[in-house]
Amino acid sequence: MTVEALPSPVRTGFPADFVWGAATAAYQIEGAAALDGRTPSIWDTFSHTPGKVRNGDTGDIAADHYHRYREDIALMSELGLGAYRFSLSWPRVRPGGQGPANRAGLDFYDRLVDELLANGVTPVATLYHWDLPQELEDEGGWTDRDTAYRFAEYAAIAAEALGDRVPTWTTLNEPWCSAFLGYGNGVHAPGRTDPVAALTAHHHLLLAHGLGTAALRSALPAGAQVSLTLNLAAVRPLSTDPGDLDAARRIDGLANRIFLDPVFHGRYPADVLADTAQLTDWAFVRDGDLAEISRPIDSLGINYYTPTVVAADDPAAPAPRQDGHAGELSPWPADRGVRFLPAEGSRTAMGWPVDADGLYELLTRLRDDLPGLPLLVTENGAAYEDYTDPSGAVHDPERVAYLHGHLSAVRRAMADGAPVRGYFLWSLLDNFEWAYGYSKRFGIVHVDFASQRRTPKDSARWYARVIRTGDLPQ
Ligand code: IFM
Repeated sequence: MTVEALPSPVRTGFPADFVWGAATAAYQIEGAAALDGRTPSIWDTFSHTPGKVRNGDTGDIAADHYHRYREDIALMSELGLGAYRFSLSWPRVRPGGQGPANRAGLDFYDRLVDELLANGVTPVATLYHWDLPQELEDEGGWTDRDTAYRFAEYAAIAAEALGDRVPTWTTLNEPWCSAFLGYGNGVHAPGRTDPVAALTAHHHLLLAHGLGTAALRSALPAGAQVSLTLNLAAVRPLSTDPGDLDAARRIDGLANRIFLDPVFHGRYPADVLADTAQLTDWAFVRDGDLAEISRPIDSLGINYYTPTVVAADDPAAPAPRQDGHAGELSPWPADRGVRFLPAEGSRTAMGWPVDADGLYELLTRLRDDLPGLPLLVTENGAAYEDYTDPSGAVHDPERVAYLHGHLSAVRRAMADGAPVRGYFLWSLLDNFEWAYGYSKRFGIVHVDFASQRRTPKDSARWYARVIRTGDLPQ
């Protein structure tokens, strides 16, 4: 056989314009909690409340990114990252949540964005990654409709300050967690445990998304992209029994369609309204809200970690909660009749089963449900028990395998027509993992929180190679 006659290799690579990124969030890495005019957020209050966060950890110092952002951006540049997804701290930009903007707070993001651009890394800003100013929570937080209007004002301030240099904006990160973990089962700030408050908060978060989208559009230059990031669930029924299928329908409603229907179709799903009718009549939804919420956006961000397997509940033998969220109470309003089961497969340090097919399922479902809408994987990654060995290296083969599997799933979904434009690995740095404090390490860069020393793990080198070649090593 001559060389010319050899079949061309199967193309496994990603397109040349695929966006390779990494993600972080303000409270998880910045520290500098009381510096330069920043006031407390609900996570400052929550983490300083005994018993709420493992080991009493707080984000007071975190990875000290506020002071070390240059070093961190140098790491991004070494990795070859094309984009960096970060969030702005609302109480740093607008202390107390209302009133004048804080110039010193905005200056930090100015410096950050300029340094990113100087290093060839495109900034991708998220406005809300869970750090609501405490004063707004004192007035009702996300159960108070006014919070949505305060959010839109904050969005305008941020866009006016940074919009000339930040091309992509995300309104909210994982509003499911803000509503259902924050107000439903209370494992996240502000720690409230009331299913009606959770549903009310859910609606006001979506209203904030809609009002925020309008505010961003008026302040940003033409061509800027506005997005929303959801932690949608890849819901699987345990079997095809009608009870299991109905359990899957209910959780699909409360995890997915409760967001996708209002944002993309301007309505709440009838079955979700019916499933929750014993809790609320949804009178908090006012005329005009759904039109506001369904303003067009330019892309959808998806955060994916593990699938959600459900079955019909057997009330006589209640199973332990296995939905991947810590806490005694269910975060799901009206989930009676639903049992959560672990998916098959190995587990990460979070106890979350590793199952890359779930990501493929989600991306291809969105391909079908929202034809033509560009998709971004805005978070994906894994926590493992990482440590620095005596030579100073951090070997994390499980994370490399996790990333390889999930990027293969992304590539497969793209080959099958899912319009995925980029991938943001969670996370660049080890950080404050909410109620787990510093006990869980998601970074591809190890952080020794005592010395703040950064050590790229093997996975960082592996990801740099993927970015450089645009392909996954076989
Ligand atoms: O660390 C979080 C992040 O803040 C939101 N998405 C899930 C990650 C891992 O739990």
